[in-house]
Amino acid sequence: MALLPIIVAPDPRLKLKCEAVSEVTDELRTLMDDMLDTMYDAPGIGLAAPQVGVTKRIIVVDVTKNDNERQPYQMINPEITWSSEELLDYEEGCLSLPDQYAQVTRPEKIQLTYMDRDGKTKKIEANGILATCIQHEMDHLEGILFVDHISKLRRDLIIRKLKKYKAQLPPDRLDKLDKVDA
Ligand code: GNR
Ligand code: NI
Repeated sequence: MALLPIIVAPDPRLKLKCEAVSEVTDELRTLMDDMLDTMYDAPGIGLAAPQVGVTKRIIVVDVTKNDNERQPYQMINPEITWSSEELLDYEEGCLSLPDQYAQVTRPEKIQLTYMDRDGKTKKIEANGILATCIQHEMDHLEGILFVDHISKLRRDLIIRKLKKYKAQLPPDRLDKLDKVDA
């Protein structure tokens, strides 16, 4: 069990396009386990590798509310193969944009493929909050944040608040964020 520091926006490392994983190694399995620990601790319902400074196409998701009935997903190289015409509005937050929220509209249902921790290809369909969360995480792999889906006015307001928030963080906390292995 290890908790990883989560990068807070604005940060150039959250804007990078992540690279596909060619082989699942023990190191990556440990990373994915640490990402789930970090996500549950936060707490959050998803986490993407670039948020912990790793520029690889890896996400973890668990949208269940009850700790006893966890349904964690660890996805490598996720790809959306189909999205519904029907859309869903959801009030989104992001662990890299602490205390900031905005309504984002996305396809309500998606089909996707990904590689699991054993290197096996999986195909699933997701809807509702699970579909929203997976799309939010996959955006991170392209360097896209939920604020990139809202008006410039709202985005600039949120970024301004985050700059203030970061400016008042204790120096040791910022040091840790600067040193995460990107
Ligand atoms: O914890 C999170 N909650 C959330 C709520 C609505 C839509 C997306 C999310 S994902 C977010 C965790 C996070 O930042 N993942 O990248
Ligand atoms: Ni996020």
